[in-house]
Amino acid sequence: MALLFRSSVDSEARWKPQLTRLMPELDVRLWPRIGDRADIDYALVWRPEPGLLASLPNLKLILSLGAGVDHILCDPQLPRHVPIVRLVDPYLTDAMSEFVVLQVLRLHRQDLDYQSQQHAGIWHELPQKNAGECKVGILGFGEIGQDAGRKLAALGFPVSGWGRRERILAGFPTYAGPEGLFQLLPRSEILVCLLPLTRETEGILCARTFAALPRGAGLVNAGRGGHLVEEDLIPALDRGQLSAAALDVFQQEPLPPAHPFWHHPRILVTPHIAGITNPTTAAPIILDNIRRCEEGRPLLNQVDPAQGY
Ligand code: NDP
Ligand code: OXD
Repeated sequence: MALLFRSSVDSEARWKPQLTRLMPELDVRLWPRIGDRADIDYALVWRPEPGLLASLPNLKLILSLGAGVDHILCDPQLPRHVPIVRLVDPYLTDAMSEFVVLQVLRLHRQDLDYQSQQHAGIWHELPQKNAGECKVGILGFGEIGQDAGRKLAALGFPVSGWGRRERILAGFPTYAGPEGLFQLLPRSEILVCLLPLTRETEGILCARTFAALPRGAGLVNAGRGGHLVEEDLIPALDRGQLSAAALDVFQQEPLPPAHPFWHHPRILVTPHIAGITNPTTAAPIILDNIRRCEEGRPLLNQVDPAQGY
């Protein structure tokens, strides 16, 4: 049983020992030295080269190294008959929620203003609100969105969520579909994007969306760079429609050195680290799906390519 490991960001040295410790019979082949392509049963990937998966004639299952699968579905030669599973790992979910809580608190507690006051040696008290007075709207109320929502709610933030389908969740007002979006936005003093990148969600963080938020709202984007229409952000910040943005993901990664986001005083930039996949916790989850596939049992977290997530 052979598995191709291909990641454009992660090192094989972190993964191979974890995988083979738990499944010694697994023959892990590291791109590009993969031997006979006909041997490969499984592909564990992050942003594989277009056409790579199509070149594996006996591929049984594609496993994403992350929660998102846009990096797989964007391959125009993707073999459509091969099932795809994404990673749902409580460790990754916790990491994402930590990031969201951190950024929401930074925006809520005016961290950028106090940082610039410190740099200028200014001792000045700004008006303060409690969490209970700051409504948070979460776009993408799935595994990660709901966990982040629960943790923000525990701090006192009134949290609402938005998804594709209507759902009832105790303790959280939820909204769905395009109409629901424009009901949620005016109720979001901080808007958090935890959506998958699909045809429907691409460009969702745009001037029209910002205009529907309360004036001075904060933005956190930890979904994908493609959610944000980048040229709409700085005008919204400069006009005061948005007060600040914390961005972990970008249209182009790494963010080019000359990009205006690096030095804008109201933008916080992190290098796509909100949730980094941890081989120790993820390997057993990945191998569980391989075992399920071998035994003909239902896969966990299978993606619907037609929906894009
Ligand atoms: P889930 O599939 O569990 O949740 C996705 C949510 O998005 C669901 O609530 C879904 O709605 C909603 N959604 C999808 N399409 C639409 C749409 N067209 N309109 C409205 N809502 C929509 O995914 P996860 O929570 O596990 O992950 C979310 C994303 O987070 C990933 O796809 C990835 O892009 C990003 N991520 C980023 C990381 C980082 O380091 N920055 C790390 C990990 C993930 P419904 O509930 O109705 O299905
Ligand atoms: C993911 C990511 O999707 O790290 O897991 O972006």
